[in-house]
Amino acid sequence: MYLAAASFGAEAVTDITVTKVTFEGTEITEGFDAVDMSVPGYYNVTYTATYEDKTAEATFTVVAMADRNSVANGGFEAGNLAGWTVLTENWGIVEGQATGVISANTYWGENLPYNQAGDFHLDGWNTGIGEPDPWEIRSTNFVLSGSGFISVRMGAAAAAVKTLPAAEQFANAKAAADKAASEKAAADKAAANKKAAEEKKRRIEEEAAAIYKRYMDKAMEEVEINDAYLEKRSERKIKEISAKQESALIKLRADYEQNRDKWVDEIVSRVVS
Ligand SMILES: [Ca+2]
Repeated sequence: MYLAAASFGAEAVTDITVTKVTFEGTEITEGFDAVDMSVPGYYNVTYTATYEDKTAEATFTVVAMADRNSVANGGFEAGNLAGWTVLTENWGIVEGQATGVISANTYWGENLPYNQAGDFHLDGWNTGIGEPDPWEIRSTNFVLSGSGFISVRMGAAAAAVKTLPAAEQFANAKAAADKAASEKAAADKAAANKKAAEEKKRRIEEEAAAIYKRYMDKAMEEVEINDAYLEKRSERKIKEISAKQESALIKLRADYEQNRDKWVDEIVSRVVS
């Protein structure tokens, strides 16, 4: 496993040898594999890369953490940016190391105090980034504990600390957000479908009501026509009946007139006899 990497132009250099490991400034071993990293602190690893007849040396720092509640090299006491990720392009690099961490206590001719904590701090003047340009670095992930407060000491015209969820939490939060979004989309769609169904039902009911009204109007018209017809029919019937009765009466009267004498004689003869 190579923690160190080297290249010559575009060529990757694989002949890498760890030449020195120091722990808190004390040389502890000759070989990187023998380092016991169970002791928390800063392990500076110097390695040599060899390519044909050329050699180059570089150092990197391994930060061994005792707890997950702290930021690795949070106070820059490794003397460099070990544990930190530089997020800004064109950051100054000197001998393979990102610049910016210094041990000075004061600045300018007036010797104004930095008031830094510990021996080292990150100084924006030394990052290689121009004064008006913004820059960003990101710490290692950490787990909040205790009071939950994060204390940061910094000084600048406009400096800010952003806390971001770690990859796993971020993935979980994103999954939760995606799930919520897809549930919302499904709910929205269901609501839209329900609304469309209700609208359809309403229109069907409206249409049905309109059809019913048209039918009833027509039926009523027919009833009125029938009524009028029946009325006419009844009138005619009554007239017919009246006419019949009239003619029957006339006939009766005529019969009576014609047969009166005969009927009287008949009645008289019956009574007398
Ligand atoms: Ca410090």
